[in-house]
Amino acid sequence: MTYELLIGQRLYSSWSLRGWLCFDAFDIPCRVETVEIYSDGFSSRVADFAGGTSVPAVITPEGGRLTDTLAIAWHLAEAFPDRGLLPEAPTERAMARSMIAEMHSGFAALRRSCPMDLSRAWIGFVPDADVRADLDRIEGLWAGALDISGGPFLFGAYTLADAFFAPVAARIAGFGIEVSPSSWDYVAAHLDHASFRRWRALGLAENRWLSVYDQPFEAGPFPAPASIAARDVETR
Ligand SMILES: N[C@@H](CCC(=O)N[C@@H](CS)C(=O)NCC(=O)O)C(=O)O
Repeated sequence: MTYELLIGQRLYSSWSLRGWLCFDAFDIPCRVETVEIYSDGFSSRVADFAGGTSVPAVITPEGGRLTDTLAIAWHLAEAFPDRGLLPEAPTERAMARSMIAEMHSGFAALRRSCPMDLSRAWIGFVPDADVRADLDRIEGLWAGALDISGGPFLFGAYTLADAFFAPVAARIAGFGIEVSPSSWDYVAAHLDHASFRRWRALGLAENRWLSVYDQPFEAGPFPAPASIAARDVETR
């Protein structure tokens, strides 16, 4: 028995990205199923899976039903204490939990104005005061952690805190939002992370484009780092 994870379309479902990163970035196996957000069958599929109303959702090997990313994150941190899901030092660990909680419950203006779309970038977006306030707070949080750790991720090595901010990095990149040089380095580290690259590649391969994510701006290519050549996978 393994974990089962239900996600939405990879190019667009930011919460699904967070949930999946909680597994993939820490090499925790799970069997992934997808359901189309904005489809007629979405609600019944999600309800049938684990009884919830949104994606991601998880069924644990023991049959536990987890219907929220925070629950998924805390469960995996508890079940896999040696995989580095949270920083080791108690103060950093507490800060990571706080940043995850703040991301989970906040930044509504940024989320509303800049939906995640990993298929393209938008040229000409100008953040309004509410979006700028969200970004200022996010950049402050990032700087507070990065100044201590030295990066490349918030607490040095990749943790759940980074998994929760991955969609924000994608929004900043996709909407061409101006941020400080250290914030941009952190965004670039996300775009170059193996799990993020894998997720985006799988998303592009889904070949499903949602017009509901169209924006009133000129579209350009998503600023992904250069592709890595495919290689033989005879061994792991
Ligand atoms: N609080 C939830 C939020 C999940 C969420 O809003 N997911 C979106 C997809 S990105 C969704 O399923 N929306 C459909 C709906 O809520 O009906 C979590 O952290 O898991």
